[in-house]
Amino acid sequence: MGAEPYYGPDFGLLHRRDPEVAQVLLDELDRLRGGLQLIASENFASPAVLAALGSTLNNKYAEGYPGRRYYAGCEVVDRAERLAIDRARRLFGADHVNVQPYSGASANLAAYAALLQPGDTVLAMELSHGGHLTHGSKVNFSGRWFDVVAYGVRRDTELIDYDEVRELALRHQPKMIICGATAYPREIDFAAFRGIADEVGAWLLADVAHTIGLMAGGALPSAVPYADVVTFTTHKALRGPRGGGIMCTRELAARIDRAVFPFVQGGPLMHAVAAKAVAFGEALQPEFADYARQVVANAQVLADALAAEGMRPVSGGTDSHLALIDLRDVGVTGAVAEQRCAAAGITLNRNTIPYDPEPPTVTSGIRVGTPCVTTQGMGTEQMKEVASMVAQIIRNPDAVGEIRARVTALTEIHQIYPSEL
Ligand code: DSN
Repeated sequence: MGAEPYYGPDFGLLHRRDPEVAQVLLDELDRLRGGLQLIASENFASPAVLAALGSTLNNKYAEGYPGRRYYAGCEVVDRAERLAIDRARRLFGADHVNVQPYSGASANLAAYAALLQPGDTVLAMELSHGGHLTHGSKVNFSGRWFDVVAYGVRRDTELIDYDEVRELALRHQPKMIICGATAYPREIDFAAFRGIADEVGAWLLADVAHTIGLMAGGALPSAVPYADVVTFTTHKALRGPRGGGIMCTRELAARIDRAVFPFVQGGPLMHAVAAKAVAFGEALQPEFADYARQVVANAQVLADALAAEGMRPVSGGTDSHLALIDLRDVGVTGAVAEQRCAAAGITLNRNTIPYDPEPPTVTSGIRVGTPCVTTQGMGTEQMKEVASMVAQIIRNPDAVGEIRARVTALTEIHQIYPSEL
């Protein structure tokens, strides 16, 4: 509480001790408050989450797990980890949760390590169709150390082709199948993936880094009943600290824990673990379900309104927090659209669309997401205004002054990290 905006724990002290770094924090806060954040993988963590992140739990080495650490003095941080685990288990109904992964990529590395040997075959979604670097990209450990076969979306529907997934699984007999994506707007049929995995005797890994918050709020079906292992991040729609996590069946618990530590990681970041506990606690509140539903409703209206502006949503729309927009009819590349929007204070990212003729540095599309604007309290009416601004600035860069003013007007009403917390 107080008249000052929330800058983080004891900002005044930082400002006195290190004004240069303090200025970076202030400038970033200004950027966040003065613009529209439409990056689908970002969100605004609550002041309580940020307070846990800025705590003395940062200091403690705690290699191992609660009750069985390799350092003395862990009895207090053990409580933070137990709270995080218990809350996540309640939230998702999972048998076992590991809250130590530093990121979604670390969680995926640990999942590979727990289930596979180098050289094993994996079936995963093509990066340019919406997958992730850790699902088999040649520039990532996954593509370098594993034999990754890719499935994609159909050209006509732009939906995952489950017949193709099954055919590829039967032909290549993967040891693991990965479902989950970073730029696929539609619901994923986890039961279909489970059926295919069972048919070929493969592990099923659901990487729900993007959609975990929607699952927590009941706005999308959960992957937990279907997948052997579920990897996730805590900073996207879930609105927690930057970090990752893994859920798995009871049978795989020891393998997953050993893969996270000591195989892939060293000491857990106990301040981040405490902040994860705070975020899971927030997601257990009934308001979080309202938030998750609003995120999806906002994304649907945003996609429809962009479509009405002549900007085609890939697959015709969205079931989730994001829309992928094909700009070819507008004659503007994703890279140019990203720059034009940024100049007007709208932050979004260029993104390949399925079968994109442009390289990833250019792209034919943009990805827009609603977790941030929904946290700011915007609803479907505001999404129409957002779509109008995005469409206008992409078509006409000369409108930058007008759009900046409209962005400011909207963000002044829907302030993030306001003075009164
Ligand atoms: N970089 C994240 C995203 O933006 O989707 C995925 O790791």
